[in-house]
Amino acid sequence: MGDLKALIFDVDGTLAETERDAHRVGFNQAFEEAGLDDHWSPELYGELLAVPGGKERIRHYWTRYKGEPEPDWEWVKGLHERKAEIYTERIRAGLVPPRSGILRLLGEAREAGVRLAIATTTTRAPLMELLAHTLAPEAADWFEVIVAGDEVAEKKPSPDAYHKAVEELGLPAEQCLAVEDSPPGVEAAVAADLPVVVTTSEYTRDREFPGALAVFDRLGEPDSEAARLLAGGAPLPEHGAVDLAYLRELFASRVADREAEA
Ligand code: XBP
Ligand code: MG
Repeated sequence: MGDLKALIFDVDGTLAETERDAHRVGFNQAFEEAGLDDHWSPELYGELLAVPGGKERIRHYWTRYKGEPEPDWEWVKGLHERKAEIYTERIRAGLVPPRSGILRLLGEAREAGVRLAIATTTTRAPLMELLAHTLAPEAADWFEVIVAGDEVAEKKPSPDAYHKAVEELGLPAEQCLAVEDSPPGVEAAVAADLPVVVTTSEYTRDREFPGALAVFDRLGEPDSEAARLLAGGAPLPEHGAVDLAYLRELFASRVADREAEA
């Protein structure tokens, strides 16, 4: 089955705490500007995250929470566009830092020639802003493949985004490793037969992740910001961070298990 050839990253909750620092705030401001008195508290937003996709989330809230008829899709798109603008303003204002260990792990992968991709449910234009302002001005070039929300038929938990990412990488799924933060994301990766590890985020830290190789609370930084292993995996390195060498070991043990099963 071979070596680890590529890492495929989720975006929201994985690269940064975008749901907490930008998306939820953006939805609420967009509602207010539209003269609506709807407000998504952190608690309600946590529930609504069960529906990936911002436009789909608004529709779900309207019909299931408010019990109103299906909202006009153009109207939903308008609200969602305004949310994306507010999100982008926050990103550009530097209000959304990368999560602990993300820049380090991306650097290790690039140095080792492990290819990088993104498979996300979020929208491409704001995502490009996130890459440039939260990671680095040239960060979009680090990723050979970027698959964003509306570019596949079905959003996560459908495996479509991951299928497209591995196809564009030209690799079999079993040579890639996905990095996720949420149950629908893990479900999508598992359905695409991708090995997956989890860094839990603000909204997912108490969740379960069936099928994940390992669950951490963050990737962490060696000798300064330790990660915690929450489920699965193998003991973390002594320096306390999830690094590429550790991920390669996890990946190799999954390959060995699969070969033993075959
Ligand atoms: C998480 C999502 C997205 C965001 C909002 O995506 O479900 O819908 O909450 O982004 P990821 P949009 O797969 O990166 O975790 O409003 O652009 O959909
Ligand atoms: Mg996510």
